[in-house]
Amino acid sequence: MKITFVTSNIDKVKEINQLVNDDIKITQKNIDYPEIQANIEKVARKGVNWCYEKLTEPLFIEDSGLFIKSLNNFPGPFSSYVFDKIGNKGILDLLANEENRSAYFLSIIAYKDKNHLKLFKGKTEGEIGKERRGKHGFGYDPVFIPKSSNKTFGEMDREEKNNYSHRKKAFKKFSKFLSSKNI
Ligand code: ITT
Repeated sequence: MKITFVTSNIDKVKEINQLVNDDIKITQKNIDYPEIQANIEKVARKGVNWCYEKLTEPLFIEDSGLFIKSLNNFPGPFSSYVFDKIGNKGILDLLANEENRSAYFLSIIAYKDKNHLKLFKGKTEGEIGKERRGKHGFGYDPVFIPKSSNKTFGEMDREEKNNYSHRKKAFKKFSKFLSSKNI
């Protein structure tokens, strides 16, 4: 089975490729689809529809975000913009005097083919560390410590991150759907 993954992020492709078995062949395409300002489910739904209109082939996108509880779930749907503007240092500065460091990552995979439009969700709870740690991964990985670990995602290789990852949880649901539908 061949599916297109529309993303600009090669690290996401590598993480997902680690999870698929040989009968699924994922091809990355980088199309700059509009990410509307809304909750990430809506962003993903709009995005996948937009990509499908362009490509008319079975495809998925994945939208994720970091939600920090003491900041009223900021940056959430603005995670990409905020990362580009203030980065991990900016996030640590915002939390400088904050005791409550709880946060979670959310991943929404949106899949579309001619018969289906489906969303699959994965959530990983954790907290924001006090400093950046680790060289692995991307984005907010160096500051996010998943529950029941004392390492940041940035200190984990891809395989270890996938034991906790929001993206893996969403992808597991997605691959179950793919095999049950025999697409
Ligand atoms: P797309 O082309 O697939 O949209 P992107 O990197 O822009 O790639 P998102 O909009 O889904 O991805 O991600 C929002 C932000 O959250 C972005 O800055 C990512 O670096 C960050 N992010 C997403 N998943 C992450 C993860 O597993 N670990 C660390 N940061 C992550």
